[in-house]
Amino acid sequence: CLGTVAATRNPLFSTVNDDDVKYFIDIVGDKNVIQDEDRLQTANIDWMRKFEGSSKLMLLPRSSIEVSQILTYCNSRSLAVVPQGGNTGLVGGSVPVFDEVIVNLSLMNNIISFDKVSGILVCEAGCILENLISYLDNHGFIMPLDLGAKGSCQIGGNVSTNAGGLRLVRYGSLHGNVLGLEAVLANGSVVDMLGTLRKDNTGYDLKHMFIGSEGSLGIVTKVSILTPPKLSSVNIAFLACEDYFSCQKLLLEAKSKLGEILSAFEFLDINAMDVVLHHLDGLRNPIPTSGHKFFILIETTGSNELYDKERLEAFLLSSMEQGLVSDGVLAQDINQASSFWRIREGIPEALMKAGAVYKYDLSIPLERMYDLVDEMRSRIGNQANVVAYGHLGDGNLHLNISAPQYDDAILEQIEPFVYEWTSRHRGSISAEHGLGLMKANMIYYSKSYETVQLMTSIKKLMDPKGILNPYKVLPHTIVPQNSG
Ligand code: FAD
Ligand code: 2HG
Ligand code: ZN
Repeated sequence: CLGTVAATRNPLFSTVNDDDVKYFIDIVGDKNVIQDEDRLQTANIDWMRKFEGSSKLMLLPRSSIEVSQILTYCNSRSLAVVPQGGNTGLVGGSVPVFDEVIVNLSLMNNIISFDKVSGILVCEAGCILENLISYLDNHGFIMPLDLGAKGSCQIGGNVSTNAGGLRLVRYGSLHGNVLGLEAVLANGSVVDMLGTLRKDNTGYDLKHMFIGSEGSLGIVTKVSILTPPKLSSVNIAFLACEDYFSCQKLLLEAKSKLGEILSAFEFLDINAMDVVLHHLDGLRNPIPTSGHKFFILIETTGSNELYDKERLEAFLLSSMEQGLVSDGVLAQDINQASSFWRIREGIPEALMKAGAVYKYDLSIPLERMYDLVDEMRSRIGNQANVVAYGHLGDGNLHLNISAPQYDDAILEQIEPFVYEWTSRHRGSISAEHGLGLMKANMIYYSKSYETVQLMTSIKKLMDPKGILNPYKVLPHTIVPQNSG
């Protein structure tokens, strides 16, 4: 395992024995109790191949009742559990640390209902995001979130990580779009919060506890989500800027000039562009003139083709006149549009092909964001390639440091510097990927001692034995007051 986070197995947890396996077979059936080594190996290792557990058992429940029976039993036997969706998480949260039982939701993939009038979709947690996107497309609607892992990630995983993605700038976060959910608690009780109302102020809105809690408070089994109608006119521009200041000003211009039709504002620097062009086949830089250091992908989505295009063109013209944009191209057809998106969405995949990668997912005040990248470059020198991209429209930087192989000397240059810098600038050490195992012990860089205490009390209340996704999210050691 290449994960850099040391945790000790909780000695209070039991180890799976033959009687447990027999019991699970009674619940989910023989073929949904996975002990096959190849399948277990895939489920034990994360997408980055950086975190690896040694679970001997994966369960594939088919209903909330089965999830409830599994958790009731695991709780009584003190068997630790890791909830797993598409296993595309980037912080080591979706795989076991030791021998936790993997509960994978992939068989719970039914769409329960879709109301065309309200646009409310109700589905099981194991539905793959891309399948939901296609289903809604057939009904003239879209999902309010989209991300590069859509082909594998599940809506339950998205909700549990509060995934942000490429369209948050337009549709907002899942805390706004998820109207309700059903979750199974550690003791097996099924909590029905599957509301389908826009407004419901009857006391505490507990669904929010499960959005972004990374499987540490319960297993999400059903989700109700508000989906916007599909609009007919989508335009995509790929632009080059000479410096980071121009990118930042361009965002302000885009927000004020494109207003409600702006649906994505993504950013990559030349290092990110080079990695993609070098490692992914069939792509070329949409802006052939050389020497550009920054690139911005802008998407507009509206309902009036002529008006939207005119508005985008006027925005581009004025941005060029102001010197914010040095060159740019508007996608002429759907193929060109998808090749622009492929460049942006393909960066994580290209970085995986480039070798070892240290990933940091940061929220940073816009005006200081690229200072961190520059400072990191001067610390790292030529030991590694510092790559910057992200959801600029949301103030979210993906700082990736790519090296031929993992190397402690490089890591020492990065951490704790990156966390200290982010904390000093009142940013967040996890904008959208969560804390998982990777950053559980780093929580104090972004949360106060009192907040972590309250989180710990909530965890104790909801999962007294701590069987749900142990070693993740919450710190392994509580730091005394004033020292964090
Ligand atoms: P998993 O990886 O299986 O699990 C993630 C976490 O959620 C784990 O802690 C797990 O225990 C928990 N979990 C999963 N399912 C459940 C459930 N039903 N109930 C309770 N807990 C559960 N993230 C972004 O925010 N924005 C992006 O743009 C983005 N792009 C990505 C692009 C790529 C190529 C990749 C590989 C990842 C990307 N991610 C992005 C990371 C993101 O967290 C995941 O892709 C996605 O949200 C996780 O869904 P999943 O089903 O794969 O969950
Ligand atoms: C993205 O926006 C994802 O592409 C992944 O959130 C970011 O790999 C990363 O650092
Ligand atoms: Zn992202």
